Amino acid sequence: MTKTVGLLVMAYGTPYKKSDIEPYYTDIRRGRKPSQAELDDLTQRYEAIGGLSPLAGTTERQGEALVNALNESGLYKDTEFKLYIGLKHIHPFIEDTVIQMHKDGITEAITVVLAPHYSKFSIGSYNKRAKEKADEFGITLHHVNSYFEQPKFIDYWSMRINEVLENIPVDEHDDTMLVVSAHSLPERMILESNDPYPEQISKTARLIAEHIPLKHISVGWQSAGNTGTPWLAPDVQDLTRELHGILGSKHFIYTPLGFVAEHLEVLYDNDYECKVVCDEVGAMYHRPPMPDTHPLFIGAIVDEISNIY
Ligand code: FEC
Repeated sequence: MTKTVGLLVMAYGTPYKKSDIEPYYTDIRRGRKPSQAELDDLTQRYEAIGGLSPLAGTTERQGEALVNALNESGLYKDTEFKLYIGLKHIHPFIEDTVIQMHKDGITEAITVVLAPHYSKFSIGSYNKRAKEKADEFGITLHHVNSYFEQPKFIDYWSMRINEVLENIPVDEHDDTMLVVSAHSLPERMILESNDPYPEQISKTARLIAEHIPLKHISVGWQSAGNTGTPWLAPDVQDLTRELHGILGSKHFIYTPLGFVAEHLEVLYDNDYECKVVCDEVGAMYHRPPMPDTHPLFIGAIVDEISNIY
């Protein structure tokens, strides 16, 4: 008999329409409404990337690609994985999706967050929300906590960087800087809990360095909030100015590999803000495509699932 196991894919979520921006932003701020100026600023950033973010559609496609790859992997005989999507800041919220799993008779599920590195404040918080609800119904969850070390994940980014390098003259490779980045987080939270997140990002950069012919690689942080307290630094824009000042790099390749899709934080914070700095210092801006549903990326998650289930 075939057993049905849930595949709970969790992601950040994005407004579906303009009127969703305010409640979405309020949810991100844990129930505190943004001021009109903050709301206008966020709305203007969405407008700059075309009105809304493409993230909602990408999350669905990534979930579908993952469940198909898992069901076709041949790793699990007599098991059919059923996809459920649960979002952090907009419907379908994680808790409501777990309720739906229970209604569908699911008693066991694998959880995957569409973010490759573990922090108590990102993956940890998704997992906690899913588990608290699942415990109410006696659903057993198996968590994928990270997949940044999976060889296929490293291969994906190395391949993309090497593709960019094919378009940069070889004699300019030593004047090329790779900026590896992830979403910043408040420094105090990270230090107090000895969180593995910063080291996991640095390790990703070291693993990629083994597969690319570049001398210059730096780790930076992006998309920090304005809380008046320090966030993980250096910010990618400051880093670009500083590195250009020291090395005079002609090319900057940005790999925001803490994310897995093209969305506001990449399309605005990299493609607009970092490009502005590159233009200002007279360097070329490059940003390879994000993983989306690339088979190497989906394969990396399948391989990690096979380690935990
Ligand atoms: O395309 C889209 O519409 C959504 C893109 C989006 C992704 C994303 C991922 C992460 N965030 C993380 C942490 C924080 C912390 C705060 C915070 C604030 C925002 C705001 C927007 C936003 N984030 Fe986000 N994040 C995305 C979007 N994020 C919009 C609010 C306005 C702004 O600050 O720009 C600060 C919360 C606070 O004020 O208290 C902290 C982390 C990730 C990567 C992991 C993940 O995907 O879950 C970490 C995508």
